[in-house]
Amino acid sequence: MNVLPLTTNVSRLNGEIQVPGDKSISHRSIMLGSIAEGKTTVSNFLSGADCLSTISCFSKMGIVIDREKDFVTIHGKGAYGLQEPEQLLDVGNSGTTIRLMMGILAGQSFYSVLAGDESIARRPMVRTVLPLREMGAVIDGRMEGKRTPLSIRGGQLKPITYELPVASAQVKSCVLLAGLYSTGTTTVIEKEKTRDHTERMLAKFGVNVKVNGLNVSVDGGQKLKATHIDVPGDISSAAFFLVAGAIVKDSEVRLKNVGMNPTRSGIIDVLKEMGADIEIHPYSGNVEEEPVADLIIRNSTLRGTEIKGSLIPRLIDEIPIIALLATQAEGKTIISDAKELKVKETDRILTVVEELSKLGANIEATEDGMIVHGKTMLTGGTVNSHGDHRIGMMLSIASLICNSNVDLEDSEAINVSYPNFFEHLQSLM
Ligand code: SPQ
Repeated sequence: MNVLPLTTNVSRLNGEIQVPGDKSISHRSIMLGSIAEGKTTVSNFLSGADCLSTISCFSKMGIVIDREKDFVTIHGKGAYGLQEPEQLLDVGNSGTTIRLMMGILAGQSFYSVLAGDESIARRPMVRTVLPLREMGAVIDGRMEGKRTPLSIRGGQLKPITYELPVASAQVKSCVLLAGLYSTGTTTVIEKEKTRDHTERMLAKFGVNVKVNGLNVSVDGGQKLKATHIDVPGDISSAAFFLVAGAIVKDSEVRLKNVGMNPTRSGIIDVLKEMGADIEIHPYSGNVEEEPVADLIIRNSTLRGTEIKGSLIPRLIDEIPIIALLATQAEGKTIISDAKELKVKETDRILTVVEELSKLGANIEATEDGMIVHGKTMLTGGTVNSHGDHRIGMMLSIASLICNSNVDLEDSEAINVSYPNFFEHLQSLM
């Protein structure tokens, strides 16, 4: 296992970063581009390991996808143009790839087998298997289809109205994509509003998507028309540098072109609530489908807060870095209603508490979240990403304020969503 000595005791951070393209949007651009008719182009595509897994899966189904750095051209073949893959579809570490792709595969009459790495093998798949079976797809897998590997034979599907048992954009998106292959109107009813990139992007491809509060519907049989997607910077990647700017003394960090979709921007609300010095400069005009802004953050005094309820899906992937932020805030920060953290790349309640505790944080796990008691001086030690990109990046930001050596085990996990993370971090020092 590779062990990376991290930079500690940093005096200040200063500079400007263009964070890489949004992971959720990059995945969707490949999937929708593949089932659209004609040539879709994508700029600012995230060339992280997860999105490359999505490209590889669709290539195995006969879609020609050319990539020149972060510019991608997808030669879409229409809703029924995918070919039966000769090999297993390997999704690597990516939950989004497997769960959204299942929705598309459920509508194909061919046979396919999906699997990923050890983390994917532990993550629950029954949440997408159940609605797709209800629509008529034949799906089997380990533990009666609860875990990978999964096999799918799809075909013409029945429309359903599906009430989501958990707040999950992946399940919502899977059912909506399958709905395109159904014989009527498919409706998803959400518990809490989750990221709506699929809805926005389907509309960009010319699909009529009806959104009415927490209900989202699509009619089957609609054709997708090729388009151009300009991917905004990923707010989940920006979050690491927002927190770095907030907690490293005397810092000023400027982040360009950050996606500010309201279903993703909960971290901004939390930073403001905790007293962070943050400026938001929205772009006017050019990105009509996904709002974008430039952000500036400076170091300031922070106070604890409470994070729960409908705010949770708006910042679910930012909770590891928010936990670090909370260690530097005066008073208690309570995070609840976040059980979903247990089924991410790792159990992020456990891994956040375990790893931050090694650095001297005063943090405790609860049934559905965590409690952080601030403010604590962080020390040093050997920490581990557990193969989870967001844990690896959070620990790398934590080390900046540690007063003795920090070594990060399994740092390469970061390539999943932010291959040039350390280069960007270095540029601010
Ligand atoms: O793709 P994956 O592995 O599930 O990635 C994560 C992440 O931290 O990058 C979750 F671990 O993001 C998910 C996110 O948590 C991406 C996503 C999407 O693009 O639709 C939705 C969220 O997951 P869910 O399960 O709440 O739908």
